[in-house]
Amino acid sequence: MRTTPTITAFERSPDGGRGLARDMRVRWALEEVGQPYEVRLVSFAQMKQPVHLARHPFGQIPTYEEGDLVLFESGAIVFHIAERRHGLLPGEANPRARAVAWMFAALNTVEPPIFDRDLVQILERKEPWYEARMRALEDSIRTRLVALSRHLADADWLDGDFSAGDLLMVTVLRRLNGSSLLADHPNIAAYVARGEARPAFQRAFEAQRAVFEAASGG
Ligand code: GTB
Repeated sequence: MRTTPTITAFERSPDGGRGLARDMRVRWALEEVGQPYEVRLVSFAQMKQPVHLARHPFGQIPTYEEGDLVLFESGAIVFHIAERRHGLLPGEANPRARAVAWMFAALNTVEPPIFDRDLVQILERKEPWYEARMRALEDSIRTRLVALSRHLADADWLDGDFSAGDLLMVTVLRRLNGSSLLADHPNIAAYVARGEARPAFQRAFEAQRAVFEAASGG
């Protein structure tokens, strides 16, 4: 019998309930495979305490605990879920390997400039290099989106059926919602909307939003 996994998430997410923190992708993966889960909410201070550092060497969220297993890194957690339950990776070896390649592409090739752009907007706005750095990051993002748009063309998903590769890619690209970077590629914007419309995404989104509402006294 399997134990119910426990994940960690922000006690009070700085994203205002928009589901941009990385627990969202883990929640979504668990919802896609129909796996109930529990959530341990942690404050920024708790994340740096020994109890949490034993779960996550860098003192971050999300983490994942299931029986004797303690995992960190959202990509590794989503991969673990996808490997052990049906619904997020194809059964056949080659399509499965390609879906894993898209997981890495989302996290290694597409996410870095998108994440850095948000970080620079928050932390470096007053710095003399701000404009140049933003231009460089947005150029990198555009380069990635042009290639992604070409690959996606008019397909629904990156490679056949919806997979963990799409799940991660959509969570990465959602950070661009409302920007012209995304609007310039209607097929990618529609792809993100398609991911967000999935019932599993909606359940995950509402669950993390409820945490934010409760923390805000709503
Ligand atoms: N590579 C790791 C993974 O994929 O799991 C990165 C984990 C990570 O960055 N965790 C962040 C964290 O714990 C939360 S998700 N930060 C606290 C710390 O480092 O002390 C990043 C995040 C934070 C906030 C927003 N936001 O407000 O919009 C979005 C994303």
